[in-house]
Amino acid sequence: MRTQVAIIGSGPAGLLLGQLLHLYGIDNLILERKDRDYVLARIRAGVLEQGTVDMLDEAGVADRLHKEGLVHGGVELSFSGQRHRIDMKTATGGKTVTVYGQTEVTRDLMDARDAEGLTTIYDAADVSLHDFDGDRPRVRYTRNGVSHDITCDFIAGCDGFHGVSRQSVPADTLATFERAYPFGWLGILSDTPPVSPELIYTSHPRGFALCSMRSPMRSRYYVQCALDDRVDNWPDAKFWDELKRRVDPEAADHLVTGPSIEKSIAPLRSFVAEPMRFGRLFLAGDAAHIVPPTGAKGLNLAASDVRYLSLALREFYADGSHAGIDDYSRRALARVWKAERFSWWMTSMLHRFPDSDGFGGRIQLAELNYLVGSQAATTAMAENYVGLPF
Ligand code: FAS
Ligand code: PHB
Repeated sequence: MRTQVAIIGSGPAGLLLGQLLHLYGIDNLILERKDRDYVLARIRAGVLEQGTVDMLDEAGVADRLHKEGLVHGGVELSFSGQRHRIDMKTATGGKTVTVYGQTEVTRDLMDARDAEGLTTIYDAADVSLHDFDGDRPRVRYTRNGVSHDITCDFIAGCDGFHGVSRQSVPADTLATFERAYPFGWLGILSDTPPVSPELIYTSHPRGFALCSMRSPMRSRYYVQCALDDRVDNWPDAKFWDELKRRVDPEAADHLVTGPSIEKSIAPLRSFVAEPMRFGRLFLAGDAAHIVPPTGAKGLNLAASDVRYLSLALREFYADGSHAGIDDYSRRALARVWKAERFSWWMTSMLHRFPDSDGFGGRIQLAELNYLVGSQAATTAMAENYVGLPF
């Protein structure tokens, strides 16, 4: 089998790249190790930057997003029992974010790919990458016990943190940078009305909490939990009680509880692999970097990688220029590290660190009070949250 670009992974990065390449007339196929339903069942991100929305518009998959997505001009910070609204729209001259679940983004992209008759090979096992240091890279996989070879011009490793692509790169050509956090997030999805029209990030001595949503009748909540905690330690009643103890009194009074339809624990990590290009192999999205979800950057960084990579490949096929593909890693990493910084800063400010002494707690409180009391600090947070320019 032959294609121009072989994409590994059918998450948001792989699907968005495939859609844009198709629009640019570049032949591509996606290899996905799971099946479609498994990919769609993963509940993850919820907040889209304007730049990501614009890319989904360009990809022609934003109709439902514009119908069902919730446009937010602000976000609230809650600490010391009080809520403070960060007016991002005013601070950034009109920029907003859109609340629309990653699951829906993935579904829209999958539906568009099917409608265009583009190839996604699900249940692709034992994917391996070959000869990407030359100009005739190959990808091998097995399906139903039969081995298949794909020859291509380029390989896009969009297979997430645990994927095969980054692991196929010789270890001595890769530099990695990591910060593991001593806590995780326990997340719950419930068909209940959100406690507030905008997101509420809460810092509390018992730990961080986040009140988010997916629609006017579907809420997404998180509480910080111990790294070794387990979902079955958290019956719904215990989760709701803990959330009520952490959020401000007004939110606690208005919280509508109900049965969880999904409950999971995610570890928090900052991670970057450099560079993001190895000959004819390009890494994009979680395959190259991970951010703690506190800054709502993970999915949005995948989108910006895809923007740079899709434009670089369009340039290559349109006029044979290598400029874009040669500059991809530098350009993508410049934006990745700014998002890593912001996500680390939000995580450090809002979570309770088990080994923190009194000084650390006071510094966090000072950071929060300065943030809500200074227009300059508010603007700095707002411009990062809505998304820095590409
Ligand atoms: P993904 O991991 O989404 O997709 C990679 C795909 O590659 C998967 O479908 C996988 O099955 C496939 N794959 C893996 N190995 C393969 C192989 N060897 N062969 C073929 N296919 C292979 N971000 C936020 O902004 N907010 C959040 O709240 C948030 N919560 C998260 C919770 C969890 C548990 C996780 C893991 C991530 C969360 N993220 C969040 C980040 C998340 O949204 C990612 O940034 C986003 O999924 C990145 O998309 P991709 O790069 O496409 O990677
Ligand atoms: C979510 O709705 O899942 C969500 C929102 C904002 C975050 C993280 C997760 O920072």
